[in-house]
Amino acid sequence: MQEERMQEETYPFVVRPLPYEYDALSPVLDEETLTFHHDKHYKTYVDNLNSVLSDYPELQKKSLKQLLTSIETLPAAIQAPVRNNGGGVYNHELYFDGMKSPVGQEPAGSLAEAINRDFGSYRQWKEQMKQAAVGKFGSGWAWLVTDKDGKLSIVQTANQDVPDLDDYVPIFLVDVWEHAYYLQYQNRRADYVEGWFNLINWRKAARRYEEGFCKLNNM
Ligand code: MN3
Repeated sequence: MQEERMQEETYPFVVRPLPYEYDALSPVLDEETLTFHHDKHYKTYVDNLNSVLSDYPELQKKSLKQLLTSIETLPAAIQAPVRNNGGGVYNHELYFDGMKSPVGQEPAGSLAEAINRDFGSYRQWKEQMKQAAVGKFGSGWAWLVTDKDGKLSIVQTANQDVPDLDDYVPIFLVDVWEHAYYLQYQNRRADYVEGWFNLINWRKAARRYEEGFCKLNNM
């Protein structure tokens, strides 16, 4: 489930299987936590988005990204449901796709260079990313995104909101809704976030960074 594919997909949206086994992220995320998150929470967003769009044939040809970047042009009655459920689909697919089993991988290539350039060092970047994730009040997400100059930023969004997808390409994101970690970590969000750093799929992240730069520059 590459971002490209997600963006081309149209109604009816399908539940994408995880790109790994349900126990692959253990011990950082155990099988029960991941199963509930994927099979219940994420699936509900997919089902709800399809249900919202079922009465609007003219919107069924729009990709997820097209829907999310044109919310204010949609019929008023479905703006909030598309924003919440469409965002829920987009965010969870990127989140699940951006992780891998917690075994040695580190930032490499041009993404590693960009992290050093824009944040000073990996350690400093990690501190800021952690602060954004742990410090997000209530439910939401912390993201690493690139702009068209290849400059990286850390962004927080509330609920299931997405960053401005016309100007930024997401590299990866971390879910800080309680449903992402509560079964295993209860209220210890900081422990979950610390573990999540070991799940980052840096190989995919590097590819997203390079592809994102090209996409934003129409290359
Ligand atoms: Mn979630």
